[in-house]
Formats: sequence, C-alpha cells, structure tokens
Amino acid sequence: MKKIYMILIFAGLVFGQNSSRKSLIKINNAWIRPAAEEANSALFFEVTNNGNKTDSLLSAEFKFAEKVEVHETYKKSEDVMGMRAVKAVAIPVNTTVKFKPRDLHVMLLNLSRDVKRGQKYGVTLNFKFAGKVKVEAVVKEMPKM
Ligand SMILES: [Cu+2]
Repeated sequence: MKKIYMILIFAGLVFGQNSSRKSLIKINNAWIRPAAEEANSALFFEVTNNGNKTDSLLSAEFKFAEKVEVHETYKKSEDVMGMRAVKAVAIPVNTTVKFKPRDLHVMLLNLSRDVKRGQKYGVTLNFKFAGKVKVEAVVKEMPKM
C-alpha cells in the first residue's frame, strides 16, 4: 500500500512539472511595421492565455533593435495621443489581448538594419510564468484606418 502512495506522489510530481513547464501562451498574427535603419518600428500580435492563471508580458527581444520596450497608447489631451513604456501587460485566463496600432505594442527602437516588407524575423516575448516564447513576425504595412 505504501508503495502505491509513493508511486502516486512521484507521478504527481512529474506530471505537475510537465504541465507547469508547458507554455499555455499562444501568439498569433505577429507582424512588424516596415522601417529604415536607425528609425523605430513596432511589433504587433495577439496573445492568448490558455492556462489557469494570469500571465504577464514583461519584455521582448529583437536582435536588430538597440532597445525594445512594451508600450501602451494613452490619451495625452483631448486630441493628442501619446505612448509610454509599461512594466507589464496582464494576460488574463481565457483572454486574447491584442497588440495593435494605436494601442498596446512592442516598440523596436533604433533599428540596426532596414526592416522591409515581406521579411520574417524571430522575436522573443518574455512572460512572467510562460518564460521565453519565440515567434516569427512578418514585416507588413500598417492596415489602413
Ligand atoms: Cu511605442
């Protein structure tokens, strides 16, 4: 009887580890706005949390940007929009958060090369619990308003 308990506990530990390591964060439609060397660009995507606890996007990495920041757009005054860096963006359970133009985005500052339409780049998103999530982003034009 004792043996069976031990096996169950062991199985629980292994299973628990596996499920906590598995990323339940899904990224869709990642894209980058075209921009020239030394200019800034931005990365957009949709992130869905299929896990059972709120996760947070903390930062991102892009090899060809000097600096990468997570930004939000806000109303500076009646008809002026501004943007600013945020420490984290919460991704609640069973929710898709859209990073899109004039809203949340990942700012790619001071590009070290031209980022041209049709090119594809690997980017890494760093989540509090899911850890590093790598995605491929395609370069395409901003959608028309
Ligand atoms: Cu920005």
